[in-house]
Amino acid sequence: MEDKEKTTKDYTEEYNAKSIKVLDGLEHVRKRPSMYIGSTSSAGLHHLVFEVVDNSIDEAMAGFCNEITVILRKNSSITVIDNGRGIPVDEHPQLHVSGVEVALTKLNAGGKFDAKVYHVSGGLHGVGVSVVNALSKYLKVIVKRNGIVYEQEYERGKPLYPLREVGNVLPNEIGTEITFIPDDTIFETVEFDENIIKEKLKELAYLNKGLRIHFLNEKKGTEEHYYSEKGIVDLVKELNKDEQTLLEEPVYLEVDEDHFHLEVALQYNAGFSSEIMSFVNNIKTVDGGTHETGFKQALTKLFNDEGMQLKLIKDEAITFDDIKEGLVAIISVRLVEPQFEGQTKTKLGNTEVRSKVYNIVKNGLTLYFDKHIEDLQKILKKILLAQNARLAAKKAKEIVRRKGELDFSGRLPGKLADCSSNDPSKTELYIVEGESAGGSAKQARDRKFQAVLPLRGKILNVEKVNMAHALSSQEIKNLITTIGSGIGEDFKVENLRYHKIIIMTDADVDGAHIRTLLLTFFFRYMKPLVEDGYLYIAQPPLYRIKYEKEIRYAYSDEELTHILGTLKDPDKAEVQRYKGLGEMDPQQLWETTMDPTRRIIKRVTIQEAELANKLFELLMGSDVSPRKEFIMQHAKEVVNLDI
Ligand code: 0RA
Repeated sequence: MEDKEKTTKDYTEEYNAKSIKVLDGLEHVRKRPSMYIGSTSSAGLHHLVFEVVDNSIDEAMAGFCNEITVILRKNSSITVIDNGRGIPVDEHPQLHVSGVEVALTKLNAGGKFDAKVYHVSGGLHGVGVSVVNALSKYLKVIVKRNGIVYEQEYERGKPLYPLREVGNVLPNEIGTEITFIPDDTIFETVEFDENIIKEKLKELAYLNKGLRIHFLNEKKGTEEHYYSEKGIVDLVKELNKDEQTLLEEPVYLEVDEDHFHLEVALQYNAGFSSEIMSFVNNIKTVDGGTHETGFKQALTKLFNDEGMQLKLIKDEAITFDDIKEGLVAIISVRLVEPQFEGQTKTKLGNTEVRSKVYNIVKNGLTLYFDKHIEDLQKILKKILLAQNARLAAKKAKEIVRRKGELDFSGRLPGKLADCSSNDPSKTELYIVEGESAGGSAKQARDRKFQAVLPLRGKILNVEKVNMAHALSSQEIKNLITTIGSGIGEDFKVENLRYHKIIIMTDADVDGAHIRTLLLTFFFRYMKPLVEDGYLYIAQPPLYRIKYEKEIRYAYSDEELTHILGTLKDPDKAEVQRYKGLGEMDPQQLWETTMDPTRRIIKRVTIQEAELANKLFELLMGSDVSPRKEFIMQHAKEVVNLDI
């Protein structure tokens, strides 16, 4: 024990003297950790894990490693094991220490002496394992190479002894194992969050097909295994697992050139949102960049060309906004010297990459669609629907603008019974179907904070109403003026006049119809209103139960059964089923549907609004057969609704 300590101390001193420059680098890392790992918060802490894993991934990308294990130990240390070539153990010609020690003590030693092809550089990534070493109060590295097991330990970046041999293994047992304990005098927290680690490892498995990644949580005694045979194709499938897809299988392209590797996978679903993810050397480029631009331009050119050739596109070109509806795509590139730009260094800057990706994607997809013409037709049909909706909305807006009828600063509609409070965060707007229910609601409301806008149902309920028409209807214009926030790109949440917008319609088919139209309208023209949770649906009661002198309300059939069950003599009880809001007097409407302390209102989710939009297209669109099919399928429910 005595002996060992002495050796360690001697070595450290000798080391200090010899390679003062090396220590300088690590001292700087300890002084300014954020320059290397972004922050010393939880994000920075997890960066340490990913830095070590990145080195193993580099080995995998170079084709020398197919298994990585990450272990969260009981003492909150992390171990990363790979079966790569092992960090070189030979003495460095100038520094006269082992390659292992150079890698762990010299900043950015990685690329200097290895033959790795796609080494990450720039930004906060790829700073090297030496940074992890500098920021760990303890680190141990084990390398298995040439049938020998080597090890070395460090404290706060300083070696406790030179690399030493500690045993033998079979020559084919090779790899690197690094265990580290983050320095709690540097990090705000040293508690790892397994979910952050798991998410990243899962993503890495998708980006590196064939690579087996294991995560063991020894604190919890659990383990996770990540493996993807088809890589980003599997990821696209995973992202679409709850969606109805247009193509049988995702389209996949891969090009492997000298110092440039590209993989693209894409699939369309029947929805309207899109998910386009791009990666550079396994790093998610949240802000896109030249690779993403090349991809988008390729798709835009391709679908315009094909659409013209098939005579589906007349005069208006399709834009990427039309193309992206329902598109799920992954773009993964690997290159030697990526330039990361932007505040968070998550945008690729290399200009040559744009044209490279553009050409590969355009040519690759052209070949694919030559062989899969039905796929092309399906996609083009969807794109053209999106284009139609976009043009119709634009036209409607232009008309409305030209007429100057959407001047939001202008006078509020006469039909609006506004509230007296001017504080949007405290006020509510009830959109009520029909003049008579509107009248009751106006009487019932608390005029301090509740406004009522009646809509003439009939106008909205015209068959085959399209959005362009809807937008030019007086009813919808009243709605837009009342809400005050504008529509489309001009939507400004800060101009909302009410923070609760409540749709109140009858519980019958007409009511459902109007509700669908309104939801579709909000989904298409005031999406942030839905996304940010300002839109609600009122839930009027379905039954009024009078028993002796007491009156109760039931909001569902189950509740009715329950209430009747509590009565001594349920047969003397008088049950009235409400068909419309108009059947309630103002007092009843207040008690059951508008009084904030008693009512039930349901917040509309973006999924519900999207569904309404789909339904609307189906029911109102010009295509007859899907509508017929839908009505047949749902005829029973509709009958039940309309008692
Ligand atoms: C430099 C050169 C070589 C491998 C590595 C570094 C290497 C580093 C790490 C870090 C974690 N796992 C790693 N695996 C390998 C190539 C050595 C050779 O040519 O054999």
